[in-house]
Amino acid sequence: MKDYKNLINGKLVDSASGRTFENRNPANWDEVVGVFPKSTAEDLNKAIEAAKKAYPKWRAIPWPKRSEIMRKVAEIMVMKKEELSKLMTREMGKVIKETRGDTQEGIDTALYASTEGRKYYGYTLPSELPDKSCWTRRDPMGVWGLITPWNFPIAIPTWKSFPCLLSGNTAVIKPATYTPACVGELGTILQEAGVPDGVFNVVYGGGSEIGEGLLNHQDIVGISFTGSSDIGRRIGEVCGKSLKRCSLELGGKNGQVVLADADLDLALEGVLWGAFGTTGQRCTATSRCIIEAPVYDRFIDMLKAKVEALKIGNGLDEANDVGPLVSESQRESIHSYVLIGKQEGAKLITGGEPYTEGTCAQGWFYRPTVFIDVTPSMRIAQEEIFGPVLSVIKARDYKEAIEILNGTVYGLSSSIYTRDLVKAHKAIELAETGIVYINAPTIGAECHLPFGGMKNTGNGHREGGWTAYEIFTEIKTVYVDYSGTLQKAQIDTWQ
Ligand code: UN1
Repeated sequence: MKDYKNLINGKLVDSASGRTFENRNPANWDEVVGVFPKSTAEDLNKAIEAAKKAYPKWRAIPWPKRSEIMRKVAEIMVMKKEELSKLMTREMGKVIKETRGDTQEGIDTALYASTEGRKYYGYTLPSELPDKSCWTRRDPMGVWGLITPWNFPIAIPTWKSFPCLLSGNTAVIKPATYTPACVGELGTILQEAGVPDGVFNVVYGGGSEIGEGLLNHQDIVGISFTGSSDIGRRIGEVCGKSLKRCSLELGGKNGQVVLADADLDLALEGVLWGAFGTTGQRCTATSRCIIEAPVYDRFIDMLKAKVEALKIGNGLDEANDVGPLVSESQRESIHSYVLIGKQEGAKLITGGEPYTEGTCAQGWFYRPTVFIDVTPSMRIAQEEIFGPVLSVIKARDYKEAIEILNGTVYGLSSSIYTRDLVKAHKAIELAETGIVYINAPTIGAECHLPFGGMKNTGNGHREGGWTAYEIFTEIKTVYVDYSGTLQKAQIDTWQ
C-alpha cells in the first residue's frame, strides 16, 4: 500500500482538507492499493495557479526541445513497464497481458510525441496579392483540464497529456477515483524526465468537486474528457457557457458484423477478444454481434463453447483471460442489464451471474455473458453496458446487417468480417463510426491514428496521431505583406 499525494508545482502535497480516500484491488477487496488525498477547491486552485505560472516559460521552449523530454518519458516508461502494468492490474483488474499493452500504448504515445515536435507542420499558401505570403502555424493555448477514465489508466492519460504538454500547454489532471495510482506514477515519470515544476499537476478527488472545479475555472482554457455520454453532455454544456474548448470521447455500442462468407474461425476469435477483453470495459468493446442468417446457428454454437472456455480470475495470473469488473457498483450495473435482457425476452445462453469460485469470491468477477435472439430495439442492443455482455442479433442479409450496425445513437467503432471486397468497401463507406475494422475486432486502435467517434460518441475531435495535436493548439493564420503599399484583398484587381 502506498501513500499518494497531489502533485502541485512539482511538489508532492497533501490536500488542505487532510482527508483521504482508498483504492482497493477489485480482484481482492481486502487489498488496499493506495491512499490518496481527497482534494478540495483550494487544492485545485493552487494547481491551476501553478500551471498558469509555469505556462509562459514552458511555451517558450522550442517544440523539438520539448519533444526530447518526451523521449526521456518513453525511456523511463520502458524501464518501468512491468511495474506499472502490475500496479494497473492490481488497481483496476484487467489481465496482465492487457495492462502491458496499456503501458505500451503510453510508451508509443510518448515516442510519437518525441518525433512530432520536429515536424509539427503548418500550411503555406499563395496569396491573392503580389509580394505577400500566407501561412498557418499552431500555438499553445494555456492551462488544460484533463479528466481521465479508469479503463485505460495509463494509455488514455498519455493520449491527453503528452500532446497537451508537447504543444506547449500546461495541465491539471484529475484521474478517475478507481485508478489514481497509475496517473500518480505518470506524474512522477514526467517530473523525472525533466518536465518543469508546475507544467503537469495531479489533483485527486471526485467529479463533483474537482471535475466541476476544472470546468468552471476561468483560467482553464479547455477540457479533455473521456467517459460516459451523460457526463460528456454535462461537460459540453458547462464549457459552452464560457466558450471553453472541450474534447469529448464518450460511449460506444460497437457492433461486429459476421457475414455468411466470412472466415468464421477468425470472426470467432475477433468477437471473443472484442467482447471479453478488458472484461468488456472498453468504449470500443464489441457489445453487439450481428450475424447474417445462414451462419447464425453455427456461429452461436462455436461462440458458446469458446466463451465457456475463457479462464476467469486474478489478472496477475498469466493464465487468466478475464479479470474482475472494476467495482461493486459496476458489477451491479452489469447485472441489472442482464435482468433487463431477460425481461426483454432475449435468450441467455451463457453467463449472467457473478463468478464466485475460489478466491474470486473476494472480488468483483462476473461470468462472460451472451444473449442471443436479441432484437435491435432492445435496451441491451442500444445502451452501453460496459461489461462482459454480448448481444447477438440475427440479420436477414447484408443490407439489414449494416442498418442494424448503424442503428444506435453511438458511433465509435465497427467491425465487418467478410471475404467479399465489394461488401467490405461498401461497409467502410456506410459505417457511421469513427473507426472501422475489416476482418479485425472493434478494439485495438493504434496510437498514431485518429481515435474517436461519430454521433453521441463525441463532439468531433479525434485523439491519437496528429489530430490529437489539433485539439490542444490554436491555428494562427499569418499574412506578411512585403509590397510596401497598402494592398486590399478582394478589392484590388490584378491584371
Ligand atoms: C477504450 O476503448 O476505452 O482501441 C480505449 C483500443 C485501445 C484503446 C481503447 N487501444 O482498444
